[in-house]
Amino acid sequence: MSCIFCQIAEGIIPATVLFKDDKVIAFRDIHPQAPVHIVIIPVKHFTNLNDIRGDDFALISYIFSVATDLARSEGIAESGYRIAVNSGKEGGQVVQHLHFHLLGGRQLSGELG
Ligand code: DGP
Repeated sequence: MSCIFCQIAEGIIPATVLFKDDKVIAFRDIHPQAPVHIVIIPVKHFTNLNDIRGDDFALISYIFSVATDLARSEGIAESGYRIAVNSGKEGGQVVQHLHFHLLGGRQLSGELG
């Protein structure tokens, strides 16, 4: 298994895990870009958004519910936060396992690109 996020999901690579069930795992980003920077992934390996079809969109919806719960528990729900997905090379994706960034705890730039 070479995917680092699969290895985090399996517990092979350690991470600061904030949430885990059979579908989703959330952990703190190793190179945080903000005071709160959490990576939320499906346990099942999808390379990026191009792999999401049909019934898998229910999982994406669930990931958003996990993310908004984490925003509340991290204390950034009211001040504001960003949920971002880098999908594919020109989208800036580095780790080839679909993931969502939850960022907050400071004023984020208006720049998205
Ligand atoms: P992206 O550019 O969207 O593929 O972002 C990948 C993010 O994953 C990046 O912010 C750093 C984070 N990351 C990469 N490797 C590890 C790791 O081994 N552990 C943790 N906790 N985060 C990682």
